[in-house]
Amino acid sequence: MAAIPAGVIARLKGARHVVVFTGAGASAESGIPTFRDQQSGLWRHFDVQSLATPEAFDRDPALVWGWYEWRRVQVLASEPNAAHHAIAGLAARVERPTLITQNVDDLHERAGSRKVLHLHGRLCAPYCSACRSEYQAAPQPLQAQAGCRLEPPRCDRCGGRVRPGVVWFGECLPSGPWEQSVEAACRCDAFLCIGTSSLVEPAAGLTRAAIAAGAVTVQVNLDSTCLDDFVTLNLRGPAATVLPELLADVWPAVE
Ligand code: BV8
Ligand code: ZN
Repeated sequence: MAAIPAGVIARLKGARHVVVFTGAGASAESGIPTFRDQQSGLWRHFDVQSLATPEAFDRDPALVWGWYEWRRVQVLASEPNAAHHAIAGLAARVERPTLITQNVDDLHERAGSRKVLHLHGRLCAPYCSACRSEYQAAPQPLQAQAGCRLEPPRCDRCGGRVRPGVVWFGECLPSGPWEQSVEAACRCDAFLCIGTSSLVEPAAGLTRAAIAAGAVTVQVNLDSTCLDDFVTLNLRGPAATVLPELLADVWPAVE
């Protein structure tokens, strides 16, 4: 990792409220595909309009449910990586950490992070598309494959179709997590933006809000993004290597 300027280290160390904001790149080294990467991104191989919109589910529920089951099975077979563990470890070392994720996996929780603000929902929390009640029957892991069609289960209460527990394009973000995230971004002293292309709104606006609020902002990414010129520091490299080093440098573990 490139040397971090002493001034940035000092500002990070002095921060009372630290926000960590993660995207698909944080889970990439756990084997979960990102969305927009040239080679392996999901949207390079699948059509977003046919899979990640409410209209797609209305049109072809089995196609959409099968695709999300395939992704859920991928997550079940994966493990948190060093980036997830480093973030979870931060809770014991900084005063007020807030963890916000766009990821629909549960790898932050499995690494030990307790409170995670999920802006785009969770693959493991399907609910009824008619009455919105949670789908209680724990779905069993199965051998779903890319492109397989699976009929979604029916709601125990009203018989409506159960849908994946994610936020699709054109849908509003869950109000509680979103409001808490905006509040945290606007009030934090340090904001770490990890493995996101910052192309999806309104989530990407959180980093801009932190910049506008005068927080020290650090972006960890393999590649350049539209925010490179605006953040305080860009650390180029894989999150599972760069983030543990950064956090250990700034907030060493208490023996
Ligand atoms: C909404 C869940 C109100 C489902 C997802 C303003 C301007 C333009 C458009 C809009 C706008 N406001 C709203 C929109 C429309 C739209 C939008 O943003 N469109 C964009 C893309 C043009 N937004 C919405 O529709 C949102 N809702 O606005 O509601 C509303 C309602 C009705 C009518 C009007 C308004 C809802 C958006 C939620 C969409 N749901 N997914 C699912 O998972 O299938 S989005 C999807 O993108 C994922 O959830 C993901 O979390 C999110 C963000 O992507 P990233 O995490 O950044 O992933 P990406 O692949 O892009 O980037 C990975 C990065 O990691 C790369 O930079 C790469 O270099 C880096 N990387 C890779 N490996 C590593 C790494 N970095 C470090 N280490 C590594 N190892
Ligand atoms: Zn129902």
